[in-house]
Amino acid sequence: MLKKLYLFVFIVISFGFILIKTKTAFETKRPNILFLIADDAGIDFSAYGSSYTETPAFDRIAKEGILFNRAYTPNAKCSPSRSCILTGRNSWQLEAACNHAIYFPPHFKTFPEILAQNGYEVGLTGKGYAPGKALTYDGKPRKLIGESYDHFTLTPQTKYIAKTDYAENFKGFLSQKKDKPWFFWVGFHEPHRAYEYGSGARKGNKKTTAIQKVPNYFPDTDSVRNDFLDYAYEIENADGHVARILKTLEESGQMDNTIIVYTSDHGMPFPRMKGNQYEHSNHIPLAIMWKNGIKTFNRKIEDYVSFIDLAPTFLDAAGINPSSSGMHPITGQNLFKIFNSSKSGQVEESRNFVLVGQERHDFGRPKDVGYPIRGMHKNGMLYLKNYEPDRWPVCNPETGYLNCDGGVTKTFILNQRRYGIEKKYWKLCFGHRPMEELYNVNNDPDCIYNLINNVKYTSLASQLKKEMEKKLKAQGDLRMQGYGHIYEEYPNAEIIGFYERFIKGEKITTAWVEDTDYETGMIDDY
Ligand SMILES: [Ca+2]
Repeated sequence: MLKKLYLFVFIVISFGFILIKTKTAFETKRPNILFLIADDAGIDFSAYGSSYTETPAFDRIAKEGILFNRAYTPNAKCSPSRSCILTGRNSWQLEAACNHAIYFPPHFKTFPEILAQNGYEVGLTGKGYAPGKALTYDGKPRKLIGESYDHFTLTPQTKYIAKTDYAENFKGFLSQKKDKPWFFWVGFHEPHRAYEYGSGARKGNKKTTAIQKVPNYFPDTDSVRNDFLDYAYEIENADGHVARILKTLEESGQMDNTIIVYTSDHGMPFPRMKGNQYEHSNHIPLAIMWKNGIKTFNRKIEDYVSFIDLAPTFLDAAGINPSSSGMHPITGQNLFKIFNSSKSGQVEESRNFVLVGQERHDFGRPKDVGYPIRGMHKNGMLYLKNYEPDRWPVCNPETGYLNCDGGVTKTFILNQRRYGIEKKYWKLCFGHRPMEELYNVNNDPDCIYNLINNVKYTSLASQLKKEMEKKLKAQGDLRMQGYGHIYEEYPNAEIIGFYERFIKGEKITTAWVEDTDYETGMIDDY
């Protein structure tokens, strides 16, 4: 009898021990997530074949993980792009967060907030959600991505590279955290403008001849090429931090159980790129490495993936059911089929499209209106619809085309028109656009040859338009229901009524463009 009792007690204790062990094992299995995001970097990384940018850390992540050849942001501007990452929803599903410098609606929860509520340690260094502002219901500052770790600084290589020592701040975060799994966001301020002119050549030892070709919508000049090199030098600076971050992670013994995502919020801060919805605007670099989760590595994937696919991927990896997480329904789909596959190329047949679009980015039009666009990439084609083609696409000339950051290339193109030298580049970058555009992105990634009036493409264009509108309607896009004006009415969180105030003579500075960007003469847009 006593023996049986001992046996019973032994079994109970053992079973309890197994339960505890299992729980601990589950805890250690939940992966950490390291999210590395450049600010305004196109796909100019050596893993993608860039001839003038060396990015060994990005390339390592791609080689020991997956390189995505068709990754897109739904909206090519800082705040709306980051809103899509944080919520897993497209920007037309995010009310005010569709726009650039607005107040992030308090009722949209972000995936880092949900991770924190579910036992993750969450933090960031550098740029998080910006320049939009986030407040709680009662008007207090809201941390969409946890606590900031910006204590450590350094002396940067140029006067425009941030002083933030991203890599050291990550080390600081890692040394403080307890036994919990963690999420850490490294938001580089690079390669956002401004640049130190000539730094790419002078400090990065780069040659203008290394650039195989500048896009067809830019004049091919020495100053434009130098602008590219200065941008590339800033990307390399960020990549140097990533190399240090990977070393810290490796030394901590946590490399294998960490999902590492390295990307950028949208394309280059040059005319016709950032702030538009062309191929070079939305196509972003994306490499993902996860030793414990991606068994077949060094793969190149052709599936179309979107930023909205990241939030569900992270939540699922953390064992959190997105639909009961407290977030608004997520539109994106997790990337696990791609992670678990051993295939390169196309893995999921259904991933053959992405949707893109915008409403208001930077201000600079009468009545603070935007330039609404919707578009769809599918099977190598890009269909775009511009809903207000009478408006200036990059904002009004007399207020400096404010939706295009100032810089050497912009100044050069504006001067070419002003001095009667050449108008075609100005027309492509700043001039009015037709209501519909269609491009063969495989043959024409610069999106120069609009095929919309080519009879061979009439049926394809109408199919794409129909399919795009059907998908947008299903996603609750207000513009598809005749309420597009609502997106224009969300107040700006920076300056309201800039255009009218400037025209009346008020002195308001806009730090992101040059004083010479403001046009003073009449513009003949024909
Ligand atoms: Ca940006």
